[in-house]
Amino acid sequence: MKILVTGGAGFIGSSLVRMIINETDHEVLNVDKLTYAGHLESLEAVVNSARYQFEQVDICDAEEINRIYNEFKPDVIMHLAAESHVDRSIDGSAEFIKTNVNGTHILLEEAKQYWQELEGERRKNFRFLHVSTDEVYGELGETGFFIEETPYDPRSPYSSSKASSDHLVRAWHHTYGLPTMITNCSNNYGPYQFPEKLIPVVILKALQGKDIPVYGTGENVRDWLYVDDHARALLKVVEKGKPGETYNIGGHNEKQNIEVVHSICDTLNQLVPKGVDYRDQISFVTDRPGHDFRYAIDASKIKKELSWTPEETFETGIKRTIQWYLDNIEWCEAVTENNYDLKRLGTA
Ligand code: NAD
Ligand code: TDX
Repeated sequence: MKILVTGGAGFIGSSLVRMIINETDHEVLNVDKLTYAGHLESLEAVVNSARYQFEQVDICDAEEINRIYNEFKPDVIMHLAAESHVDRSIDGSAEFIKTNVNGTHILLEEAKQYWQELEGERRKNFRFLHVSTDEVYGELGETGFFIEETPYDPRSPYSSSKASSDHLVRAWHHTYGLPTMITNCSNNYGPYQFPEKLIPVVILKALQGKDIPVYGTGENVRDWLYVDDHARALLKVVEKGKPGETYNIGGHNEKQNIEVVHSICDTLNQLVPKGVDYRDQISFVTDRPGHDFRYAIDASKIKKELSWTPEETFETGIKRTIQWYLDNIEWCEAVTENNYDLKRLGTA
């Protein structure tokens, strides 16, 4: 297949692009604006492949998207480009609305026109996958799981922009018949995650001997999925998923934030001992405004219909992730240089 990936220089997109090039015969065009979160350093392993191409383009630029669709002629579009950090959406929502809502609208409009001009098998087999989040469902209490039918209840500027884009994607399927699919995934972790999200922030702050910021009481719960498991699920969905369907993707790894932080500190105590416990650096700080309490995914539909289950457990995945950051401190320095100094975001 010829796969157009948007956001392929980001965390999940780069895992997906590396997987497509290294483990399949598909061809990829990566369309990415290279915001503060997009870095070509994450794609060094595939940049020399004849099956990989890159275009630095903003998905809000309709003319460029039209040109790219007609030149590359994709069989599949996998749309991951987004503003993705909740804390940044609290500080300023405009870019979230522009990229996540208007950008998705432009990709859909141009895809509709492109797809309507395809013929035969190419038209029948065309797919547009929108990669979304479990945060569109709102928050859970102590029990229960999100299923594909859970009503939308987004509560942050980020999640409401993603919910808006999900609605657009469904509308383009129902109104125009565009063969779209949506995946709603839980929190990803693993190599190449920009050091603004919980796990890389904790690893880097710990190594730098700085305070490790835990929001509120640290009792909020997230369901952690190793990023390569997510990329594998996305490939299953474009290869075997049904147009018009939604698939929830999760790791069966619910943890309180404080448990995640403890497990990082304990692993660092073993791998990089410094005589005192890294746990001593933990600092409970003012909570995130509107902080969702708990997310948990019921991923039984994708298991049953597409035979996908995660391969990595949290215990193995977190060790691999910490080791990757220890071995790739230069990547962290390169992507944050003149870009982000690990300061607290999203206090409103
Ligand atoms: P990321 O922030 O690491 O990467 C986003 C990428 O999109 C970057 O390469 C950036 O340059 C690019 N981009 C941003 N605006 C663009 C624009 N206007 N035009 C073109 N490119 C643009 O994000 P991520 O964590 O890899 O998330 C990827 C997708 O998966 C997002 O849609 C996000 O909402 C979704 N998602 C993420 C998680 C998670 O835990 N990280 C979980 C569920 C869903
Ligand atoms: O320094 C921190 N301290 C802290 O306690 C940071 C950065 C976060 N937290 C808490 C807030 C959350 O409860 O840790 C949890 C995880 O926070 P993030 O890493 O910012 O992720 P989250 O807000 O849960 O959203 C993530 O998962 C769903 C991604 O950023 C989204 O793109 C995805 O859709």
